[in-house]
Amino acid sequence: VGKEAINTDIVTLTRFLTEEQFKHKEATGDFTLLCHALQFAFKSISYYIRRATLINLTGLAGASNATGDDQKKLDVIGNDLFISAMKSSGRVRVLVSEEEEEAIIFNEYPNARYAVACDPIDGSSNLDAGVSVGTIFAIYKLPEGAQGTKEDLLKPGTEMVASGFTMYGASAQLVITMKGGTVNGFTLDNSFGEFILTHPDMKIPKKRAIYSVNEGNSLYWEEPVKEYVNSLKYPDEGGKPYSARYIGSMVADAYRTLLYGGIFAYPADKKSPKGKLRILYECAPMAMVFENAGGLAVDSHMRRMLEVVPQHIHDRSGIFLGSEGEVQKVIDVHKKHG
Ligand code: AHM
Ligand code: MG
Repeated sequence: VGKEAINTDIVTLTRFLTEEQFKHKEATGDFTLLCHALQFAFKSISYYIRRATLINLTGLAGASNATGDDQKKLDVIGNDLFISAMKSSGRVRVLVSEEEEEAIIFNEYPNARYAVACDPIDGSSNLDAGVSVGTIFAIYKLPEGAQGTKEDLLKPGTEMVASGFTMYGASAQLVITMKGGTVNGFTLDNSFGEFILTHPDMKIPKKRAIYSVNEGNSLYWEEPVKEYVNSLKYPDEGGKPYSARYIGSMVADAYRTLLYGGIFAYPADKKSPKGKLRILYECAPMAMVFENAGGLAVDSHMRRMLEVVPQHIHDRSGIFLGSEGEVQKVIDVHKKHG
């Protein structure tokens, strides 16, 4: 093996964050420390997911969470790992988790300047089958004089300073983006115990004939959604129909869409008029990743997803995200229907 085959100048997440910090003269290092704590949460959640079947972590915990879903044992563990990582960073004042009805306020750190929203293990209905799941996160900076309450998170996604997700698949993939910045992807090298920059400056392909939606809900869809999906399946004379891909784990479906292009949708429908996915820790952070990668994300009213303001921390929304041209088609069909 020639020397040139081995990279001895590896960009780890730690190095990446340090270099980012140097770019911002005013940076205090608080954000970097918060990201280090996040990184540990991802590593530890990844570790337990991979060992789940061996150490009796499959199945239900016997409770349901804030939004009424049955909690899996791993949902509980993932949530606890995430909370304790955020708390011990000393940089987080307010934390909203899908698994917690109320926002958690870390009063032991009254001067912490960040608020975080997370879904510790998204797609957990897939866990026992060993299908990819993920952690989604959104980070907000508290304004000067903020009281440190859940209201600090009831803001449009445009206020986020960073967001992203980790997918626990064949390997753990971390995707992170900062406000107005690029999207960068890291792969967890288990032997190093480090996230390595493997996908710098990710850009979503302009188009790809793949759609990702739970078609079992089509009975309940509104007309524009039916028309749009039908147009993919029954193209005009000579056109090729799209491929369908649906894992049922938002992080995995979104990650594939980010890499390959196409569209992921979970529209609001007659059964769930407000949609299924949660604004704060599912829709908004994903929307920021997609926009910063050159894609688009809108809700079921065709509003820019990042401008939607939740009224409550667990509010839901319909969502369409993906390649610009594909989301634009959705917007056009909706416009036509008025
Ligand atoms: P969860 O947060 O309870 O895991 O639910 C969110 C998941 C998403 O990952 C996924 O996109 C969606 O629910 C799948 O829902 P459905 O099974 O209705 O298709
Ligand atoms: Mg979830």
